[in-house]
Amino acid sequence: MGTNTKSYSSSAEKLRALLNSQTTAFLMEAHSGLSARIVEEAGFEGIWASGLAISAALGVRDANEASWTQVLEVVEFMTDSTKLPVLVDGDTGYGNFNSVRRLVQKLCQRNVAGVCLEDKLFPKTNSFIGEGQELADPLEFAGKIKAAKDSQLNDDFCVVARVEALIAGKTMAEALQRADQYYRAGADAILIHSKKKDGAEILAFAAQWHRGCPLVIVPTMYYAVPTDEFIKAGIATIIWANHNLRASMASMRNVCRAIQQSRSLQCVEEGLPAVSDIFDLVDYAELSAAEKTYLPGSAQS
Ligand code: SPV
Ligand code: MG
Repeated sequence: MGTNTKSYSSSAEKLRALLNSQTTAFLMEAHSGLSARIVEEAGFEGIWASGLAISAALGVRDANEASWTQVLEVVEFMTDSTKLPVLVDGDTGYGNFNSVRRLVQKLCQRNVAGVCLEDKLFPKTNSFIGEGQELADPLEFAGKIKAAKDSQLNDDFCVVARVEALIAGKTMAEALQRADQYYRAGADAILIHSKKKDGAEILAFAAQWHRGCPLVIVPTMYYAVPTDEFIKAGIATIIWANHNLRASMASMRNVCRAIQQSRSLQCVEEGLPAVSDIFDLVDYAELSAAEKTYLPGSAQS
C-alpha cells in the first residue's frame, strides 16, 4: 500500500494505474465523505463506493431502493473529500444501455474514477441473498459495457464488468465465457464474484482467465483465505467491500447501548475520538486559513 509515488493528473488515471499495476492494489469501502477521509487517512490507494454500504447508511436495502441520483449525491461528497480514486458500484446500471450512458456521464462529471456494472437484472439483488439469481443476457450486458465505454467523458475512466455467474450457480465455463464477452465489449477489468468460503472457484477462474484485462475480487465470504494466495494468482485489485459500514454499526451500537444504560457520557468519552478530531478530519485548519485571506480585517500580518 501507498508505494505508488508517481503523480497523476486525474483520479481515473490513478485507478487505471492501480488496475494495471504489476502489484496487487487494495480498495477499501466507504459510504460517505467522512468514511472516504478515513480510508485515505489509513493509507489505502483507492475507494470502493459500495452499493450495499451506501444503501445501508441511508437506511434502505441494497435493492436499488436509493435512486441513482441519490447515490450520486453521496458519491460526490466522497470525491470532494479525498484525492483517492473512487470506483463506484453501479449495480446493474439502473436500467438498460441508455441508463448506463447517462450514469457514466454523470459519474465522470463528479470526478469518479470508474464504475462497476454487474450482469444481473434491475432492480438488483445483493449477491449474498438466496440462490440461483437470474442473470442478464450476456449479449445485452455486453451492449451496456460498450455503451459505458462509448459514453465516458475522459479517456482513463474505468469500466469494470462484474460476472455473477458463479454466484448464480452457473459453471466455470459460463463465467469465463461471460468475462471474455465483456472484455471484448471494452471492459477495462473483470470483477469475478463468489460466495464460496474456500476461495477455490476464484483461484480456478484466475488460473483459466486469458488475462486480456485485469481481475478484481471481493473476498467478503472467503475472508479466511490468505491474501497472498490471491496475490500469487495475479489478482490485480482486491476490494474490502463493507467493513467500514460494519465497523460503524458495531461502534454505534456499543455507544448507544452504554449511554442508554448508564444515562451518562462518562463511560464512553475516553474510547471516542475527541470533538477536535472531527474538526481535524474535515479540515477546519483550511477554513481558518481561508478566513484570513477572505474575511475583511483578518488579513495575515
Ligand atoms: C457492494 O459492496 O455493494 C458489493 C459487493 O456489490 S457485494 O456485497 O459482495 O455484492
Ligand atoms: Mg453492490
